[in-house]
Amino acid sequence: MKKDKYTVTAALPYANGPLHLGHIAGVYLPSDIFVRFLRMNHHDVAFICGSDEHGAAITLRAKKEGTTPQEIVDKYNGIIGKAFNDFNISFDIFHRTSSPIHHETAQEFFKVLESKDHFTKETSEQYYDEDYNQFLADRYITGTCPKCQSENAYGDQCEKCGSDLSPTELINPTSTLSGKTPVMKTTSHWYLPMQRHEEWLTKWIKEGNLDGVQQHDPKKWRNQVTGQCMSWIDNGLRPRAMTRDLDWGVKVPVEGGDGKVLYVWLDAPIGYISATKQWALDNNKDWKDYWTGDRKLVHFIGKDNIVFHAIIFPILLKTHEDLILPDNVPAYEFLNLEGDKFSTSRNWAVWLHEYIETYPEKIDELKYVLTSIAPETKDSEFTWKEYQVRINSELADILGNFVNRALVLTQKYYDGVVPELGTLTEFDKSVLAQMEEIPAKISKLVYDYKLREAQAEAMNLARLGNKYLADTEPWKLIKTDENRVETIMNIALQITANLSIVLQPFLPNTADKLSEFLDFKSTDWDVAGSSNLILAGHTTKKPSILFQKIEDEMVEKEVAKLEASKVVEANHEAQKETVECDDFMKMDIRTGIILEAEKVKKAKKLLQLIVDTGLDKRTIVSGIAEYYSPEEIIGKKVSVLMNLAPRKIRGVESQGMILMAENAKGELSFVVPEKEFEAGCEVR
Ligand code: B3M
Ligand code: ZN
Repeated sequence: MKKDKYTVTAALPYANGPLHLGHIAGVYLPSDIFVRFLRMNHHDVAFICGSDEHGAAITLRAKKEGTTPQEIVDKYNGIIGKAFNDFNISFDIFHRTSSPIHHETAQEFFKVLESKDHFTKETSEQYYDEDYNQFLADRYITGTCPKCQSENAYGDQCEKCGSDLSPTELINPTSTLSGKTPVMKTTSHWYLPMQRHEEWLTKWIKEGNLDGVQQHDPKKWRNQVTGQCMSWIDNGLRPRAMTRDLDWGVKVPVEGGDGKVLYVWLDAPIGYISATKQWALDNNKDWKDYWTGDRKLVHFIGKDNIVFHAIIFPILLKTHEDLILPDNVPAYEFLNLEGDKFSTSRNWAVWLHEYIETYPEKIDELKYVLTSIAPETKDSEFTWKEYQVRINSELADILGNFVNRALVLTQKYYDGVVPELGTLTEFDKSVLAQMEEIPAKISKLVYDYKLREAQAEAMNLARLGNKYLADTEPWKLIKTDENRVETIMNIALQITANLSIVLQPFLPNTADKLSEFLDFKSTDWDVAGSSNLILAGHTTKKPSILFQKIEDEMVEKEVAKLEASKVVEANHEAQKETVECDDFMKMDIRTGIILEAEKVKKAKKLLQLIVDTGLDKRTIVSGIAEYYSPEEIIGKKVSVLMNLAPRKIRGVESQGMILMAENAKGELSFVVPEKEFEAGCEVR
């Protein structure tokens, strides 16, 4: 088999939130499987990822959390990086686009394209938020989608129908900063005239042919990828702005670039290159070897990133002149969760870091399930019930059961020593022949990016082993035909040893455990299929249980946790806009004690109270009558907003407000200090 060179990238996650299972199933797990497989096949591979730390995704998150973009990216880069590590994703480097080497690389890239006239500079009127003194591009502006009428389309894209948009196309545009209708203002930007590239892109995407040279096999590109690209091209490519009027990002490095940064979708893919540079520096290699020549560049991404990786970045790479274009862009569809889309804002998600924290010993179990349901060609769905069924009836009952039988019986009959292979029956021969074919079947599927089927094929080896023992029943034969049992157990152990190889790309922790039990390890795919991986006389160790069964309780607990987030969503407003400390300090809140209470006539919700505030005794009208009776609240502690402008309610002047907490059912409760404090204590 020819040894190829690969540079494999996994989409750089935005450092604006933690990773959920949707991200893992559709990008990081498949790319990791692919790379582990390539390494075992002695290809020269670099596996590159990092966090995407620029763009509105970051700055808007910072605004929401009331902090700085730098703090946001530091926080989430940490959470994401740790989760990848704990989940045993084998990146060669997990880098950051906020790093100096990335800023330099992206600026250099921009300068090269600018100096070769691959950009045009255009002045236009763009939306501007006068309250924030900021131009509104991408996610800074929302409005109604002109294509599908969805109300929450962004300035760059409608997430509902997937259309690519520009802010001026939005109906009823609104600034996401101030919530107001923006005004128009003049600005200049560098544009990528994509229309210049239609011809070669079409040939390259459809036929794999670039400048007369066959570059890739178009049949290996997923339909969805070719389809989305061609529909973009067929609609006519247009100039696309490559710079933005923002201060968070990579500064535009040429004259006239003051106050402007590179468009995040220009800088982020260059992040693959800067990450490679850093990795090469750390490992005494030349980064250029990974981006030039006869190397295969493969981008694993989600379907919403297709055009950026298969049209825009290739234009940039080609116009740069010395860099390779992708050999394939395996894009994944979306994974749904228990009947609904994953949603960070609604907290409808299974967060990877939380899963790892709760079930640190069930890493491979999750990998197995996610690969089994991976959204390779269409959207798919994760449910905890299916998680349980697949683990119990496939991992535990087939793989776990087989391995356990093979090793336990070897302990029992031979003290762990591998017995001799005797005369083979026809059945033995056919089982060994099937075993021998499996690695090649897996290989073909992996090279075709069919990882879901590839894993199923690896599991077929466990199925084969399990059936072999069930059919030959060595536990019965041992009483009548000891010689025959030696052969059976030898074969069962060869199958186990083969499993420790073919499972490695998919379930690396499990494969390691098998290697430990067998005291045999090979990372060489070429030897897989062989029927004498471990020799007679070799000593194996006592196994432990590979997979614990998943109890109903765990499923119920996880489903309940998700359902709870639905209740929270239905009843709790999203966090309000950030306020300055000074604004909060204007409020005078103090503890008080209710001295008197009576119903307000003809108002079933209102009570009229006299409250001792430490400062005075004042009248307050409060809408709590449905939850508290006048009798029960005399003497109760409350918190009072003292300096709320007095107002007349049902003819009574109310001089302040009692603070109440409201739960999901709309019930009210006083908010009071948890210690025995007197009236008049300040709350702040
Ligand atoms: N940050 C977008 C995403 O997570 C993104 C990918 C960049 S890859 C260069 O959808
Ligand atoms: Zn739309």
